[in-house]
Amino acid sequence: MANIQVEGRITKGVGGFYYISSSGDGKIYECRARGRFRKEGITPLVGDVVRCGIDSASNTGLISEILPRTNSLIRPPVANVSRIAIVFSVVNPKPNLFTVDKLVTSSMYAGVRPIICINKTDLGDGGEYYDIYSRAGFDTICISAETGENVDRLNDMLIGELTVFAGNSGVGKSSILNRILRHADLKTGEVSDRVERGRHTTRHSELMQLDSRDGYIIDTPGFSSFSVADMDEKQLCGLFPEFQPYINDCGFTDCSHTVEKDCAVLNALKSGKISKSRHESYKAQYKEILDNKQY
Ligand SMILES: Nc1nc2c(ncn2[C@@H]2O[C@H](COP(=O)(O)OP(=O)(O)OP(=O)(O)O)[C@@H](O)[C@H]2O)c(=O)[nH]1
Ligand SMILES: [Mg+2]
Ligand SMILES: [Zn+2]
Repeated sequence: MANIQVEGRITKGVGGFYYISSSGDGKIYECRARGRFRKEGITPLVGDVVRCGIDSASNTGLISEILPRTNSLIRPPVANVSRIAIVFSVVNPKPNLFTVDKLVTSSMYAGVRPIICINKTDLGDGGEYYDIYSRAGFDTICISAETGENVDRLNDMLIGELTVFAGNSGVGKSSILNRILRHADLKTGEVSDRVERGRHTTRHSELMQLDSRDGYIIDTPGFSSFSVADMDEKQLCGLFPEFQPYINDCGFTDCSHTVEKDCAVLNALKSGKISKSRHESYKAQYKEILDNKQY
């Protein structure tokens, strides 16, 4: 019974078993976690890079070490996310830019650059949304999982990254991944069914490798975000890239950019350099942080 050391990425966790894709030979190994982790209150997460001791006869083993994480998503639990694809559709369901912008902000706070994916462009024009997000400085792409428009361009943006696909139920996340991954066969659902039954089509989380094997993507059930629990309202404006050219020109040094006279951000809003919906989201998030602080 030979014991080999393997380093790899956890792609799936089910009932105390973890599936590790080896960074060396690309094989999948089934491992349990050392008891020590449970004692220390550490749970291995999908996305973790781990070292394991593998019994080469059975290809099973034990995780002995979890390498330091860059970040982790709460729901679904995923570690070491390097990009987040924030998906919404032009229609069916209609976009809710407040929820989109909350997710954008939580990603920026976690230091993960979003890709704004405007889907279902076969059903309607995404130009208005494209302008809002591309002008705000985000990587933005109009796609259609139905016709395949720009799916190749999206694929190129995922190379070398671990990308989470997030966004409300029914916007087409699983459909997009089915387009990108030749071998994927993710379940997708009718938008109307789902609303009636009040459930998500996608329920579990598993990392999938790009066909070219140089990147990982993960589907999520509906909405997901990074924690912003410890965020201060003063930090918020720093997470809106399009505000940055203006924030030092405000009349007050501690300007909140919501109501002040002589606020350079509000002036940029008036002259159309900052989009209305983004600033509305900013104000709503600012208020929410203050409201939560009172308790
Ligand atoms: N016309 C059109 N329909 C699409 C497109 N993308 C997805 N759909 C449809 O939208 C519905 C929902 O798609 P899903 O891929 O299941 O959505 P999801 O975001 O994975 O939803 P959850 O798993 O519930 O979070 C399905 O009926 C898809 O066929 C598109 O680009 N154009
Ligand atoms: Mg899905
Ligand atoms: Zn200001």
